[in-house]
Amino acid sequence: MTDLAAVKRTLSAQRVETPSWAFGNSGTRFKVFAQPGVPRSPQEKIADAAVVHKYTGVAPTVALHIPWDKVDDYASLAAYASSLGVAIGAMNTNVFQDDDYKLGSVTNPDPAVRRKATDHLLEAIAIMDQTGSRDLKLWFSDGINYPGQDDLTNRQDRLAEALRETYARLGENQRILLEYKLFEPAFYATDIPDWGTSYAHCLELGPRATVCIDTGHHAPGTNIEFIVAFLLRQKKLGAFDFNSRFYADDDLMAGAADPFQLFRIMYEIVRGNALDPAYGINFMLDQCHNIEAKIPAIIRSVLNIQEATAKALLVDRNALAAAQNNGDVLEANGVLMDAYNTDVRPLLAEVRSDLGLDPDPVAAYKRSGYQEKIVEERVGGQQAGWGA
Ligand code: LRH
Ligand code: MN
Repeated sequence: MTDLAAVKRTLSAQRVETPSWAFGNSGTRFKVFAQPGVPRSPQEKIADAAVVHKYTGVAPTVALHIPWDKVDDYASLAAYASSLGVAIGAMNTNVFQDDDYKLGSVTNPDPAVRRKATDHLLEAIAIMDQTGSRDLKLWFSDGINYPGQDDLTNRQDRLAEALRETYARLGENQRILLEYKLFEPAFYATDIPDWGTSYAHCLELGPRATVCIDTGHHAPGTNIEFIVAFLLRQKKLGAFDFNSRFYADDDLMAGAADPFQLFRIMYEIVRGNALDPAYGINFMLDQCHNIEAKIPAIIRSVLNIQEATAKALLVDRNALAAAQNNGDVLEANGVLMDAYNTDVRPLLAEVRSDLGLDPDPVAAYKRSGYQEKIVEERVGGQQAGWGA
């Protein structure tokens, strides 16, 4: 019999990290639709992240992206975040928007460009020293568009060299999250295209290099929960960039396109006893709200992760193990589906009430008037965006 009290304790201790850039304007190559009330500064992004935490109770950290969140004094930015009840989480580097990086950043044939890119990675660690962040999240858009454009092996050697120098600079409580992506912006070969490539580089680097799984970065049909199970077993899973997609890197709300996949992923996390913040996996969102209001979309995304997690925690593990060991295919699948088909919203409403929160965060946010307030106040100035 599932211990519901234990399930509720686990859910109230769950942690999801929000991405500062999801509060800013974003779009596609066709159009970026600006929205009223969008932040104009890292401080306003952090204020919006604090509102997500206020209504969900489980999002106390916000990831930054450099230079999109560049400030003069990162220690006071961290103090500002703390004054709002949140903390600065992962530090994201950006070696994908500078003209010099057209043919690559740390893999570029030009050593001067590689030096520039590596210096940016080291700069991000210096910022982490000021914000108290643990995670350096590295994603490289590096790749080539045509066969023969560059040497695949030389590019791996250059990448490994930059990663080694970056790893050596890490402080004792800091680590690397190495993100992979199948394609885009490169359309023939990406230098870190899949989990295996990231995993191999992390093994080469050492214990404080782990893999970051962005759920939108796989070929259609990829069994992501298998990757989760495998990396957990290897103790090399460091983080998620949760979002969802119907086709490519759509960056839609987590769980919106495929809630069943999110459930299967969270089941492997629960099965691996890896949900507890002490285990060290950073459950982050990485999304773009191109047409929908951003703060309620992020609140909804946190709720989707909570619902997938609650269902995963309700799996009758003993019955599942018995059916699996008896080779009872239908029974085993049935046990998992029973949990998935359970409406966990009442349970989560109780968890929120126990935390002193409104059981319906989206409705509570709408009633708060915060959206109207920021639309009224945030007039003028430069709205935040990707600046691509
Ligand atoms: C790349 C990516 C990466 C971030 C960016 C905002 O597609 O997933 O994690 O740097 O989105
Ligand atoms: Mn990502």
